[in-house]
Amino acid sequence: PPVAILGVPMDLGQDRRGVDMGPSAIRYARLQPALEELGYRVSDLGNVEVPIPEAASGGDGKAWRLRAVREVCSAVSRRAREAVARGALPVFLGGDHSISIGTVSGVCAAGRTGVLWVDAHADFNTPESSPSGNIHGMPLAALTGRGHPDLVGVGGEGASVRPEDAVLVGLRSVDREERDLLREAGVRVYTMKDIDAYGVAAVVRRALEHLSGLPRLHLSLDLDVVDPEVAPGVGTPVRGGLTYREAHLLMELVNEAGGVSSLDVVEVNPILDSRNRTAELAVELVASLMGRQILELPRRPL
Ligand code: DIR
Ligand code: MN
Ligand code: MN
Ligand code: MN
Repeated sequence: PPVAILGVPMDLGQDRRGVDMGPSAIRYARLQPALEELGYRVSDLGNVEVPIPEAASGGDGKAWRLRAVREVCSAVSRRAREAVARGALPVFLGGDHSISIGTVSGVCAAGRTGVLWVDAHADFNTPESSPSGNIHGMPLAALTGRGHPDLVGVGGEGASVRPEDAVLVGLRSVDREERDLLREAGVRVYTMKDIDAYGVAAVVRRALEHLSGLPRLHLSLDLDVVDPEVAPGVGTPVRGGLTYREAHLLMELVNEAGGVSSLDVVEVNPILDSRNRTAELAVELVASLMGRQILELPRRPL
């Protein structure tokens, strides 16, 4: 399919400045040429407008800047729905992870969607469980119907994703009450401990097997899943993440299993980065996901 790039320079879902420059940094790292080299037709749809934090309103200590996040996510959801209706494979560039409330709810309009959430964090807080009030810690909960109704309702009617259609990979930082919510919801979780014990290949195969009956697959890639020594340009780094090769292997195995129908690349923060290496890593990982091979010539996509 043709690829459509959409930037969402959102920094309202957390409180580190700079993640709004993620789309620029990833474009500067040559995302579009990397995809074209693999044989894709690529159109860059530009950015969705996001208010600056100084102008963003709504919310309280439980969910900061709620109204502004909701408005941006509604616009993103519409754009996502349009893109998949045209038959495109959308690649969404964040921005913090709150954008996925919009991206995922939008692509789900095209059919039941398995969600592979690759992240150091569970992003399964509600305003009540969240210790930070940062909405980027809430998107997976909202998408599965938990949390503030303004966030849950972004895509239209209630939850977009069934909890049993979501798999978390790379987890190593969960808040106390978030843990209980996650367990009750029945989302499948593969932590870093599972990856250490069984290897990333076994974990990814299991995860994909679980989602294999579904017509669509969305991968939500939070760059903080990668170890901060390899990916320092993220707002909430946690030690003990994926190595460079583990991250690539994950992507290569998803490609081998048939690839994705939509993708988020989020939480790249160029202000915290060192010479754009996290954005460059993001582009490399997208290329692996989309078919770049070490030996073979690129498998030409349909
Ligand atoms: C934390 C951090 N669990 C929170 N979440 C992050 O604020 O809810 N998600 N960083 O990516
Ligand atoms: Mn996240
Ligand atoms: Mn994270
Ligand atoms: Mn919805």
